[in-house]
Amino acid sequence: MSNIDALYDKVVIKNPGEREFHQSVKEVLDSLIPAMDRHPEFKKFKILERIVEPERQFMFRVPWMDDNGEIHVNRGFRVQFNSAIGPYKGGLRFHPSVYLGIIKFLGFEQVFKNSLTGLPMGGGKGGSDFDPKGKSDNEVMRFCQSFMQELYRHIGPDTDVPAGDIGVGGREIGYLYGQYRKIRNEFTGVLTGKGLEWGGSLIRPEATGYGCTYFTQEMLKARGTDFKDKIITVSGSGNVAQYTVEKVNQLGGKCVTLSDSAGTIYDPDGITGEKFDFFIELKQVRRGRIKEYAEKFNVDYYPNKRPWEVKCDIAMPSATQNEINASDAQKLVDNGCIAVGEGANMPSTLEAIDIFLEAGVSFGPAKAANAGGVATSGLEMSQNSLRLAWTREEVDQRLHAIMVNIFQASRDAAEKYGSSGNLVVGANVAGFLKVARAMMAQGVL
Ligand code: NDP
Ligand code: 2IT
Repeated sequence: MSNIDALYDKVVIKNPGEREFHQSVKEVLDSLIPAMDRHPEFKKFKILERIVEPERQFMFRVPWMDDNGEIHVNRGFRVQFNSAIGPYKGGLRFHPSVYLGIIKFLGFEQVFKNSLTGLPMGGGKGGSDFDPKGKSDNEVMRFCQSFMQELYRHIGPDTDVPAGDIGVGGREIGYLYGQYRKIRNEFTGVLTGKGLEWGGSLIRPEATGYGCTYFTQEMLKARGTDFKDKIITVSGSGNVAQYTVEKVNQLGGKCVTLSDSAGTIYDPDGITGEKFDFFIELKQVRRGRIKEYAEKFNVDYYPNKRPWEVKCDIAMPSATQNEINASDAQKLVDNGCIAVGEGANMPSTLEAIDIFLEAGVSFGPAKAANAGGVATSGLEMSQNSLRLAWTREEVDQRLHAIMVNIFQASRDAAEKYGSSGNLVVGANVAGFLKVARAMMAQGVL
């Protein structure tokens, strides 16, 4: 058995039941075999053994009172995975499925993703099994205040800087920030995704979707093509899906699907113009379900289905982990899909990734393709430190340049380490090397 297989087995035994974490570790470790062969010093200093173990993790009680005066108890998490290249950085996810294994997979991914951005950010992630769906604004506020009442002691602008993820958007960041400011009596850049009037950055709301589209554009360019007149299937209907559709529309592609956990809408004419405006208002203002789009515009709705049966040129999964399994991937390939840009974190299973790579699909793995969100969070941190705000154009240009850089770094690393065209290997190796060198330089910690 190779060292890498033995380490993976150890991770499984030491972290029982954490399936998503095992999956993300397996993907990374398998990609790093050629890099480890060329860098015996990393083996000697047990870099891999150290990198799979979070530096620190917190789990805490979050009690809150609903509008009827009933008390509920949720569980809060923050995993501080790696700070070798900067303060811990990564989002907070509020979703009933959240448990330690999900937060650890997300935190582990974040280490390499943040390294790829070229900005000084370590990796971390947090969240809760709280479900914001169907809660009043006041209930969400009380929950966020209680969550921050514990989290505040573990974070800080030079220590750990949380942001949004599933179930955490501008509203939640506002309540969390207010509570932090009150407890600490400090106005600092301790969270990103803030409102524009109180330290937020232009383009941060758009950044993950725009960034994923820019990354996919680079993959298409490498194949000698572009978004023009392409059919794109998008899953999800939240932050990432919304701004993916907006940017794809601007680049001349046609997005034909959106989804949520209840089903998929299919609009063969494209989610554009007045229909796009309705979609944004439905999700951002009314917090409604995507089914209403189908009712309003009289298009197909497939209950309990994901979009992958719909024929497309490009798939942009933007909902959640493991939303593309092997049979979905095969269907996409059989239907002629040429590119996959992962907006969500780990949306494709390991088997699905193999099918895409085998079939020659241009596959943009999450930690590279969706890094635009955290990259722009990094730009928000820079602006907070400078006490200045950049224009929309300036932030967008920087985001675009970062995404092009990530594509090139991943492509070049894949080639250098003997897996030409495999951006999974390229992104993992490129993200890893910087963190590994920093860990070596800073001694055995
Ligand atoms: P939102 O909460 O804004 O939207 C999430 C969307 O995904 C909703 O449409 C939701 O449907 C759907 N969804 C969530 N969980 C499931 C599930 N278990 N099954 C089916 N559908 C589901 O989150 P974001 O758009 O911010 O995040 C989407 C993905 O992108 C996540 O994987 C996140 O980790 C990743 N990401 C987000 C970044 C960001 O900056 N926000 C940055 C990088 C990655 P429903 O309403 O029914 O729950
Ligand atoms: O998965 C992610 O990269 C995010 N949810 C964004 C993290 C951040 O700190 O902006």
